[in-house]
Amino acid sequence: MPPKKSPFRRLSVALKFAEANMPAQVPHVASPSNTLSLFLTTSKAAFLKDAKEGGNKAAGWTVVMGNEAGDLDSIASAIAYAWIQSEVHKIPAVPLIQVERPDLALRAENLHALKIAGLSESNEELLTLTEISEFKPFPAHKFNLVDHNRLADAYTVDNPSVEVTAVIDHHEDEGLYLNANPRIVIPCGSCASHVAALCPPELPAELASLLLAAIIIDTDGFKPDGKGTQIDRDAGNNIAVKSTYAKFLPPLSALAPIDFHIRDGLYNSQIIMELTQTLAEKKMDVSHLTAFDLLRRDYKEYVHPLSWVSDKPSIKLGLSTVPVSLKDWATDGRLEDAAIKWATQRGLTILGVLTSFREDKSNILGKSSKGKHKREMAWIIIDDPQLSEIEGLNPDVLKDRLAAGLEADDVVQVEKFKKFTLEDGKLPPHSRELLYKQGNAHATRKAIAPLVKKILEGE
Ligand SMILES: [Mn+2]
Repeated sequence: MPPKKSPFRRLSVALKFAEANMPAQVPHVASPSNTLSLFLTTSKAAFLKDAKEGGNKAAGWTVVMGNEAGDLDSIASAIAYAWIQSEVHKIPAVPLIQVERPDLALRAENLHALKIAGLSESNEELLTLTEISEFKPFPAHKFNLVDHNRLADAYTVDNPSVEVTAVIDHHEDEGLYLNANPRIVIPCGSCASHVAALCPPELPAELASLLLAAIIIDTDGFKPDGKGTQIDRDAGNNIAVKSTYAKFLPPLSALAPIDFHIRDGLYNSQIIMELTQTLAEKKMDVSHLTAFDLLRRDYKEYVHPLSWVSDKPSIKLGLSTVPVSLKDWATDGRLEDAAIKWATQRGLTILGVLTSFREDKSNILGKSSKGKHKREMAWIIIDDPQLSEIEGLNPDVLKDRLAAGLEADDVVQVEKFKKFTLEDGKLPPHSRELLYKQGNAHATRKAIAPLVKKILEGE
């Protein structure tokens, strides 16, 4: 019998094979046996095997995670950095997608990008929360954080030797894990741009396409004066020519950001425009989702210690970003029902719902056009009998504190929402709500979360 070949040897053979075949690949259709898919399948299987065997078997693994909102940036950054750790630095690494497997379907744009990246229809190559739920405490100790810079509590519970060895992010820096290497926490449009800058000269074309798709979503396709920065444009130019879209791009010289007038070569290229539009359409089409789906789809959670209350209790706060205006999905008690269900499931004291949308306007000729970008906020403060027993803490106190802090902030510029109200008697008694329109539609959850932290935790 021939000696058994290790899966990693097979992987490196497959890598060489695929690299040799790359120019023949067409965008949109990558074979499921491509290198990225194989890397993911192999690392997931090997990690789960070690985790199942128990003991300290999984200690050699580094788990690379994006944030719990599970957007394309988080997924692409985690996959790409795990690939870099494994293939370039030879550190066994597995990307963990921080969503339950059935919830992958809530983001159609992610499914599209994963298809471009050559993953199978079922995305079985990915390691999600569903596959690791049986392991408690978490079987690995070493973490790399991408697209966030604070390790979630779930991974530190009964896991004393926990260690964050790399941080790559574009959110506000919480100043943790100062010995991590690399430790890159710099604002830009997409965390995927930071990860792209760390990629070696050669990488699977499907991986480059995945990073490119993430940067495109976060920067509106490299829109000048949009959310993208020079970091994103440089990363885009660098990664696009290595992607499955390379042969459809204008010549390299037109992409190089040497001259101001041609720095937007990527933005103006036909293939990038098409990909931008497809991803945006998929992202915006949430018509098939229920109110409960919308609250879960793009969701982050925070724990806030309340130092101003004598017992110093902590409360859990959730923030859902929803790409549809409240009047289009939250009326007739739908928001209240979904919010109470989700808050109960997650053990939340406060749920904030942040909408971001453009209103379709029809003009005199009946032609519809995209209106101004707007944002709204709905805050539900849950009546938790346990909390209300604490001296000086009840839904009214939290509501007043939150309202005062938000209304005083001159960046977000909230304005009381008069046209939208909740149904009488839909929320449990003593629960409270706050409804606002945002004067500043540029303030995203990236800005709201630190503001709310300051409001709730401050003296
Ligand atoms: Mn991000």
